[in-house]
Amino acid sequence: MKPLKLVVMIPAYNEEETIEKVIRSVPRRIPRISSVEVLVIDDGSTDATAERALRNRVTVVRNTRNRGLGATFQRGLDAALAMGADIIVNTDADDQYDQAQIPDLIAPILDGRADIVLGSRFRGHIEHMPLRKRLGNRFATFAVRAVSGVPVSDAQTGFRAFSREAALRTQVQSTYTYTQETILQAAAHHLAVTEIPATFKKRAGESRLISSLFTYAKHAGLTLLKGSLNYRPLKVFLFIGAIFFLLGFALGVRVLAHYLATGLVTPYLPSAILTAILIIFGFQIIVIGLIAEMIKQQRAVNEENLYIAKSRR
Ligand SMILES: Nc1nc2c(ncn2[C@@H]2O[C@H](COP(=O)(O)OP(=O)(O)OP(=O)(O)O)[C@@H](O)[C@H]2O)c(=O)[nH]1
Ligand SMILES: [Mg+2]
Repeated sequence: MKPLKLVVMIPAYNEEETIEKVIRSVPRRIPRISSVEVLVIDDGSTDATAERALRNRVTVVRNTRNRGLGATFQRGLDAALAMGADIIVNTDADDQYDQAQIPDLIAPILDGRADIVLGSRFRGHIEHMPLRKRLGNRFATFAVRAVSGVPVSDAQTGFRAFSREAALRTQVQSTYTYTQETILQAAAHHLAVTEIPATFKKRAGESRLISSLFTYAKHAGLTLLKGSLNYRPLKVFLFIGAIFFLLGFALGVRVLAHYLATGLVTPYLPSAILTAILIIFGFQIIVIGLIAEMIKQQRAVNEENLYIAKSRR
């Protein structure tokens, strides 16, 4: 059997208090895995995160300035692939996940049952999560499910595993976060996504990512909107266009009936004008959908090229 390499990547931004504990708790011997390496991606921390990480047996990649978790995650995936990873696990630097669960997390990939495994906190055990975050996570997960069709129970978890194939197919564009976008891309590429229950511990210190729930919702909403437009443009535009079209049609029936009966449009002139505007508008939106669909095809070709280029590296 081919020896398999696992890279556990840890994006970190000002996590000097916990980074070493996380690194040390990563199991270094895992059945069916021949080598385990730890990769810390330091996102321009202004504290001693990188220095402390380097006191351990790890590879450290550093951003010269803070670039955001989405950008840092993508850099981590690329670095892990370059290290020859067959499986990549992402875990947070704030010691909220239990690294002892890594063998369970990668099992579905080793068994050939999944390309991506999410450690679901809502199926597992949550030691502490404030109510507004709990609701926010529930709502964002519902939205990701609706847009992607993937039946996830925790779309925002940072405890996840990727097969090499899934990592090669993933290209995160949002700089802010990777959590929702990776699931949308997995759905678009027909990757198999599964979940295992995960334990979520209480965070020591403040969240580095979520300054306000509003900012987070704004980013997540934008990601979902872009995802819908990127991967299912015709469906979205057809839906919007059809609304205008049908409104125009409904309004036009009366005008047409009157015209057929009397040969006159004049009593219904405002309705006639509005009908024309609505139908033209709806039609234009549908045409925009067709153009967007062609751009989507182009995107698919680009993604395939990127995949081939990355596979060859
Ligand atoms: N690279 C990078 N990582 C970040 C940034 N902000 C947060 N992180 C890391 O991303 C992980 C998740 O961030 P957290 O602040 O714990 O966010 P969270 O877990 O969603 O929220 P909490 O429940 O409050 O902890 C941690 O490992 C952080 O160090 C950032 O700007 N850049
Ligand atoms: Mg956290």
